Amino acid sequence: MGDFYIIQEIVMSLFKRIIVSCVVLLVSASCGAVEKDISKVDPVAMKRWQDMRFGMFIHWGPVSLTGHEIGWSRGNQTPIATYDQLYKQFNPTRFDADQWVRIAKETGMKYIILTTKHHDGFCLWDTKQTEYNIMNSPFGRDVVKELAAACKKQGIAFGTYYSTCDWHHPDFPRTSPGGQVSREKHNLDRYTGYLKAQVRELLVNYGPLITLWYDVPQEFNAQRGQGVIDFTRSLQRDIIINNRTGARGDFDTPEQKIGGFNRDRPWETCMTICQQWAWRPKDQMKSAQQCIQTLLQTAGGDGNLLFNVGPMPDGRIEPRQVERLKEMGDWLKKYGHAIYGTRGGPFKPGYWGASTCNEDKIYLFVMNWPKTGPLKVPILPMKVTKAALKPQGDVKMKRTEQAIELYVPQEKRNPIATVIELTVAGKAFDIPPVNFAPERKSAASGKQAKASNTFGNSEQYAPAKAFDQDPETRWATDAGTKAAWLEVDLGKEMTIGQAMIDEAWDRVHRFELQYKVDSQWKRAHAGTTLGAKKEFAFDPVTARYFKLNILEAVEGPTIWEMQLYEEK
Ligand code: H79
Repeated sequence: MGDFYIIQEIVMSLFKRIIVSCVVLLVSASCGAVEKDISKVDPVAMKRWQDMRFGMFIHWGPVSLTGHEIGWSRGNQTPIATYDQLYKQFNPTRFDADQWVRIAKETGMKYIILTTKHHDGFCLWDTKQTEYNIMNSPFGRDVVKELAAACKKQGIAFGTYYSTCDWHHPDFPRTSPGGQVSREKHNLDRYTGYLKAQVRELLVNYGPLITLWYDVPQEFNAQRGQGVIDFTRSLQRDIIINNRTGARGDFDTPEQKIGGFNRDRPWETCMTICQQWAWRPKDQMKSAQQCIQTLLQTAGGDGNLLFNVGPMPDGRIEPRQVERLKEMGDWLKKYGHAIYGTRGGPFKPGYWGASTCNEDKIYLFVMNWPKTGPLKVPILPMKVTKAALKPQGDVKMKRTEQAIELYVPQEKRNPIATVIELTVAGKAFDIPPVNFAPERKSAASGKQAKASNTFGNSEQYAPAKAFDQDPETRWATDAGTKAAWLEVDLGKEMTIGQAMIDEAWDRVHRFELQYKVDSQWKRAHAGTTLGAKKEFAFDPVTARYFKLNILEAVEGPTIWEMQLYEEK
């Protein structure tokens, strides 16, 4: 009897030990004990960054003295020799890093990324690798150091933009204008050594950094790019690195446009509050509606937004931009819970609006209501138990066979976005993404196109690129173009009543959508600005030829996609 108990006890204690060690193993594995392979991002760091959702991009340097674009104006608007001497006059005496950080925080931004070196090669920190840096300007203060310290003090994450290409460095194979000119003598390996030495300075002296934001790899291939990524991560294991070293990196970076819905790969849209990355006097600024809706559409697609300001040559962020940012901040003070720490979906973003989710909540951001009747939300494979407007109260909800109908009276709607909170009987993120409106096929998709003008007569920017359903390609016009048209032949007569035009850079100020009857162009719709994914409806017209007639643009207009929808 006694022996039996002793044996049983030994067996039991062994068993317990095995169980305990299994649990310990499991827990340490699932806590994501730091990934060993440095080519891979730390998942905990990635999640932390995604939860932040909203950051500030800052493009700054001596170029702000000219009001032209950083990097690109070297050898274009400004002769190279003049550009390279600008730093000798750069003295931004009103620069106050604490003030920049306060503005970012007031805007609801959770991280700041500064251009430490753009394509023009000028360095905003006390680098030992080149004399071409801020310490040799009349200002003589280390901007990166001051901003990193202010971020740390005020509790906001800090990261660095560092241009992969460098049109100033003698070893880089290309130079200005626009990196289109080859250097006879160059040494890419030696340049890569320079890049790494500088990245080491940034990480060691100003880290830890939230991200390293590389840009325009040009001559860097995937192998060289991966070398840069691995080097960066060997210095700081939990850093997040974008996709512009030549290798794939940790996240995608749609530029000047909102990325498509994607829960499988992290992404961050970078976009300017005005037209330029660098400061330009009286630059055209986005409306509060555009700014806030951009953030909502981005979060709704499961991405981050890196929203750019270009401080002035005296060091201040322009007051009207600060005002605009404050409007975003005020909105986020009310509705931040529907943005931070959420995931995009399950309703995919579109003309109607966007949605995010967290635990048992879905947040609908309704931007365009149906012309008549309630909002009809597609049925979900999970029960919706409640719909509410915060703080006004419950929303009338009616279930039909096809949809959940939501009734919000006109006076309770918000022109920027009406936020409706749905409660579901489960984890909202488990609901597979659904299209809100049925996906509409453009009648103009793949059709013959022509235009008044094509950038450099280049096939890359041909008129057909606006009708190829590829959001990564665009029709572009020559620099300096102030009016242009883009025509499509539908092949046969069709009745069209709605259109979507996705413009880059917000350059169009007045346009008409026209259609041809009896060799006469008539107007179907007239508008002022276009911008990202503009959708509009008009009295349906029947024609074979349609034309976007751009009557006024501040610079050469460029169109990612133009879609025409048939009336059914
Ligand atoms: O730093 C910003 C841009 O300078 C840089 N990436 C962001 C974050 C960038 N590098 N390449 N590109 C953007 C794509 C090229 C855009 C161009 Fe242009 C369109 C070059 C010339 C016409 C932008 C707009 C620069 C001048 C006008």
